[in-house]
Amino acid sequence: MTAVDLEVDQLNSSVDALRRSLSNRLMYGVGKDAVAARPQDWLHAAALAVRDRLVARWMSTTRRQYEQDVKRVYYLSMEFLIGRTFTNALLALGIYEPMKEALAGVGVDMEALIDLEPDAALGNGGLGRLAACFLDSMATLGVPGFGYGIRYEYGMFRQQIVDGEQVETPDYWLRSGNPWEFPRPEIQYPVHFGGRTVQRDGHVEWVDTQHVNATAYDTVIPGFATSATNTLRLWSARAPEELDLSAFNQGDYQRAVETRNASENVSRLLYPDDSTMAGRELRLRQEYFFVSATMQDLIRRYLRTHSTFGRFSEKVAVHLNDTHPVLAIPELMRLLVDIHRVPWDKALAHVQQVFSYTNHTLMPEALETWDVELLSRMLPRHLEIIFDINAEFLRKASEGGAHDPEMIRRISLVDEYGQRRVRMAYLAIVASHKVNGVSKLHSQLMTRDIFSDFARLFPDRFTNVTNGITPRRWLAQASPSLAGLIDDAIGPRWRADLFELGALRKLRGDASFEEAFRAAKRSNKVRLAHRLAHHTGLTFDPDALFDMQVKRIHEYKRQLLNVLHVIVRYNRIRAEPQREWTPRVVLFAGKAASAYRMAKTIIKLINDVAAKVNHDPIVGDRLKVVFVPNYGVSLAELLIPAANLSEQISTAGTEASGTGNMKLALNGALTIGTLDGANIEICDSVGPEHIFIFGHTADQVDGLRSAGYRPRQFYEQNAELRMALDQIRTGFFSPGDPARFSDIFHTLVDWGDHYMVLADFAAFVEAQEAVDRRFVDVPSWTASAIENVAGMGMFSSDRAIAEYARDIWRVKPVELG
Ligand code: 26V
Repeated sequence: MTAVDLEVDQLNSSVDALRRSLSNRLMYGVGKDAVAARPQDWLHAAALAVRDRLVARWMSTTRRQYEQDVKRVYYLSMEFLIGRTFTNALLALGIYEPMKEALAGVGVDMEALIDLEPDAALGNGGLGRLAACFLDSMATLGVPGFGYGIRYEYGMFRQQIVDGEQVETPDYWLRSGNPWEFPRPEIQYPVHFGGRTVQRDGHVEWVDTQHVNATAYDTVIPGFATSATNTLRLWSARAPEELDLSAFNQGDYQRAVETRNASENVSRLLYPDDSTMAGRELRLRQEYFFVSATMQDLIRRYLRTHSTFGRFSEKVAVHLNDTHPVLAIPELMRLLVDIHRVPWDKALAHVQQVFSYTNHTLMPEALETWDVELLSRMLPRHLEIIFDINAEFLRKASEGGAHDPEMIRRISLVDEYGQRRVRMAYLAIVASHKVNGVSKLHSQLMTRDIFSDFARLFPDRFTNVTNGITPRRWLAQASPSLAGLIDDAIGPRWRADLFELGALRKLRGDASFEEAFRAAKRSNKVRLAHRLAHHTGLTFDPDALFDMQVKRIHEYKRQLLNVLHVIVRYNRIRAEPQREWTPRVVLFAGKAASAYRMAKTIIKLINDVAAKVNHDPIVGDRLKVVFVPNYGVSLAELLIPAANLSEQISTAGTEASGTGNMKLALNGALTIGTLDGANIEICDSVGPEHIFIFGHTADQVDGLRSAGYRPRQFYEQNAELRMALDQIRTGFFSPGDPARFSDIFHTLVDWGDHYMVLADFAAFVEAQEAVDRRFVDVPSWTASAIENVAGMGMFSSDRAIAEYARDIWRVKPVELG
C-alpha cells in the first residue's frame, strides 16, 4: 500500500455540477446513452452521483478514526431494515432540491425515480428498523460505529392479498444491482463448521471442519448535517475455490457446482418469523456465519494498530442486538484463546468488558435456545467454551451463596429439563457487562420476571435505554409538508436536536399555525387516499378520521381487539343510520409470519369485514376498512404521516417498547393505547389529556390471570361484544364458509383468551367513543396533535444512542477537525 494523497475531482453540489455528474455516471458508470436510458438507469446514475459525494466524507472520517485510535462500536444485528436510501442520502447531504433540478434538466422527474428504488428489507420488524435508526444516529452523532450483519439475497417477503388472504412472494431486491454497496472481494474470512476438537501442546485445535468464506459488502451511512459517516458491513457467503475439487476431478462437474451453491445458501434469505424460535439448522449457521466473520474482522482491525490485547476493551465495544448474534461470545473466546493464545481468564475478562446485550422481547416462545446436540455437531468447540463459561459461572454463583440446586438448575446456561438446550439470553447476560431493556416498563419486567435470578446476582449489570426513532426519516423525509411547516415556525434545528420541538408549545392557540398544521396533515391524507384509490377502487374522505394499526400481525398486538371494535361500530351504524357518526377510515397493514396460522386468519378476517362494511350502502362514508398490503419501510413513510389515530393496543406487559407508536405521534397522530412499552413514557411526555389510555395495566393483567380469567363471562355479559363474536362464529362475514373463523371465536371465548382481548374490550370501545367526541372538536384535536409532536423530543434515536454511548459503550465522538 502506498500513502500518497489521491488527486481526485472535488465534487461540488451545485445544480450544474450535479447535472454533469449525472451524465458522467450514466455514461461511465451505467454504460448507457441518454437515448437508451430507462428510468431505472437514471436512478442508478443518480445514486452513483450521490454516492460519489458521500465517499469523500467517508474516507476522511475513517482516516480520522484511525489517527485518533478511537474506541469503535460494533453493532451486531441479524437484521437491518434500511428501506430506501436515495432520498435519505440527498437529505443528509442537503442536496434534495439541487438534485431534483439537475434531473429535471435532463428531462427526468425525480419523484417518479424515487419510487423505483427497492427497499432494502433486511429485517422483520421493530428490531431491524431500530438497528437502521441507530446507524443513522451513530453517524449523526459522530459515534464511531460499524453495523455488521448479513447481506441476504432475499429480504422480507412481499405480501400480496389474494381473495383476502396473504400470499408471500420472494423479495429479490438485488435484481437491478445495488448502487449503494461496495463489494470488497479482498476482505474475506473462512467460517468453519462441523469437525471435532483435539488437544495439542496444551491448546485446543478445531479440525476436520468444512468452511465457507464470508466476503464483505460495505455501505456508507451518512450522518445528517455533519461530514461524519459510518460503515454498514454485510457478509455474503462464497464457496471456497477448492470446494469439492475431488468431485470435479472425478468428472462430476454438476455435483461440484451444486455443492458450491449449497454452501452459499447461508446468506440466501432472511427468516421471516419474528414470533417463534423456529430452531432451523440453517438459521443457526447464519448466526455463526456473520459473527465469526465479524469477530475476525474486528480483531484484524484492532491488531493493525496494537501488538497485544492489553488495550482491547479500551478500543472495542460489541453490542448484541438481541440474542441472535450471541455466538460472537464463544467465537471471540475461541479466537483469543485458541488462535491468539490469550490465557482463558484474561480472554474472558476482555469479553465481559466489550460485550453488551439488548433484550427485545419477554415472550417465552421468541427466546432463543439451541439444541446441545445440534451445537455439538455444528460448532463443537463453541459448545465446549459455552460449557466452560457455564461451569465457571455456576461455581462462582454457588460460592456467592446460590447453593439451592433448584436455583442452580434455573440459572444454568444449559436447560436440562428434557432435551438439553443452550439458553442464549443467559449466555449473553453472563458474558456482558451491561444488559438493557428497551422501555422503562420492559426493563422493569425483564429484571422482575424473566431474568430475576440474574438481576439479583448482577444488580449493576441491568439498565434501561428507551428506544427512539430517527426524525430525519420519520418526519423530514416522510412528511415534507409538516416538516416545512415546523421549519417555518421554529427553524430547522429539530432535525439534529429533537427536543427543539418543545418550542411548538409556544404556538398554542395560534390560529394560523393550527390551520396550517391541519392543512399539512390533510395533504398527507390526500396523498394516501390517491394511492389507495388506485389499488382498492374505493374513495376515501380526507376529512374522515384516519385510524391506523400498522405493525406485524401478532395476537399480542391485538389486531383482533381493533376488529371487534370495527364490527361493533358497524352494527351501531346499521342500527341507527340517522345518527351523527364521526366518519372513520380504519387502516390495517402488516405481515404475518408464513407459518403463523392465527395471524393469517386475522388478515383474512380483516379483509372479510372490510368487504362487508365497505359495500354496505347503509354505511356509506361513515366507516371504511382497509387492509393495505405489503407493509414495509416505504409504505410506512406513506401511511404514518396520514394518521390521525395511532392504535397501540397490545396486552399490557407484552410489547417491549414499540417504535411505530413514536413515529405516529411524531407525525401528529393521537395514540389510543394501553399502558404498555413506551406508550407509558409517551403518555408522560405528551400529557394524559393528549392521549387515550385504556385497559388493564401490566399488574392488573397478572392479577386477573392469577385470579383465574374467565373470558366467557365478558362474552355473556356484554351484548354488543356477544353479537360481534357470534357474527364471527356463524359466518356473517364469511357466508360462503361459515366456519372459517370459528377458531378465532373459540380462542377468545373458550380457550382462555391468552391476550385478554375480551377483558379490555369495553374499555377500548369507551376510549374510542372519547376519540370520536374529540375529533369533531377540531381546535381541541389539533391542539392535542401539536402537543404530541412537541412532546416527542426524547424519542429521537439520537437521545437513545447518546445514552448507549455514555453508559454502555463508553465511547466518544470522533473529532472531525
Ligand atoms: C425474533 C425471532 C425469534 C427467534 C428467531 C428469529 C427471530 C427474529 C426476530 C425476532 C424479533 C423479535 C423481537 C422484536 O422485534 N422485538 C421488538 O423490538 C422492538 C425494538 O426494540 C420493540 O420496539 C418491539 O416492542 C419489540 O417487539
